[in-house]
Amino acid sequence: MVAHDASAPLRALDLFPYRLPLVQPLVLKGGTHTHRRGVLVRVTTAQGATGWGDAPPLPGFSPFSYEDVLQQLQRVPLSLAEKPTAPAARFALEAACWEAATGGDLLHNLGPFRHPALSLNGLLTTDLPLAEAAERLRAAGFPAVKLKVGQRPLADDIARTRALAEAVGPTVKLRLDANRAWSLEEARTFAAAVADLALDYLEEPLADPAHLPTLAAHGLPVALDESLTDGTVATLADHAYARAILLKPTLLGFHRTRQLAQEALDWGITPVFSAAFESGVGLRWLVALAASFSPPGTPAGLDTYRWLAEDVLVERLPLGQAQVDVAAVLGAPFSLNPGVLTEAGG
Ligand code: OSB
Ligand code: MG
Repeated sequence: MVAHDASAPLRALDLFPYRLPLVQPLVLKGGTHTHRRGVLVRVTTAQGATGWGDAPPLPGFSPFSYEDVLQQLQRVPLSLAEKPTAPAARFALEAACWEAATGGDLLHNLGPFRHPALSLNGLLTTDLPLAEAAERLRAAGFPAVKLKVGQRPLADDIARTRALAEAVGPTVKLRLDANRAWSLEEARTFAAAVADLALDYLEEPLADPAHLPTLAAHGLPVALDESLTDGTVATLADHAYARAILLKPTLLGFHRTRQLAQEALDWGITPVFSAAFESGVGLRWLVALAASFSPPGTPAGLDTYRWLAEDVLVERLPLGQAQVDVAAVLGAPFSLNPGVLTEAGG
């Protein structure tokens, strides 16, 4: 990987806090959300080059609040001698500096690949009728779908997973995410009941991730997500049993994400880029990262944009479909929507 020279002082660092309405209430571990708050970061180098980043900490998943992130970014000196600690703030600042250093080509030296197109896994929300939602995603051509499990009785999750497999057919990859809901016993019961379905992977099945290797040894393809963002996993050396790792740059930081992505490729673990309901400015970075590090044919977890009723960009990114044209997203018009920008602290 090419190290990024962020040692040169900036001419300017400007912050643009925003608040975006969602199309429908978003129910997550941390509660129910009707809006998404974050801070856009614009850096300007001494030579006049600019770069943009997005810092939207996700409540319930980020240990840092919106206020923490804003305050940390306000304190970053132009010398960049002190870096923020909140991953969302690091994602925004590091990515913005990267862009300023690339001369406008986000993909330049970013990772080993340069895919012209990406596919996405369609996201099934828990509050929609499953058959209806699955049929919609299948018809839209998503090559993979992701279902949340672990929030209902185990028998319901088994029935829903089997119904989903039936609804989307054998050519669509099934991804599941239990967000650490189960005991080893429950996870084994679930695994046995869906053993014939050829899951792409199951994210974070266990309340106690120490038993993940045991599950993997029994043939369940497991993927890591929370284990990366909460610091349980420092290096992948002891986690080569994992089929995939989910990479959420907003919860990891930009350079940490790149480092883990490269490490995963080195270990033969699939890195899957995953969104945390970022604005268009953050999603354009997620597209750039996925285009640079996803093994060919790996759908990315970026089907979150449709939750935003409004974006920070006046013209929305071309990012609502199962297939993404990378150049179209990265080259999209970039002008900010003043209607969603708020006063610092507002
Ligand atoms: O658990 O993977 C999760 C979004 C926000 C918070 C947590 C998660 C998610 C996603 C993102 O599922 C979408 C995806 O990975 O497909
Ligand atoms: Mg997950």
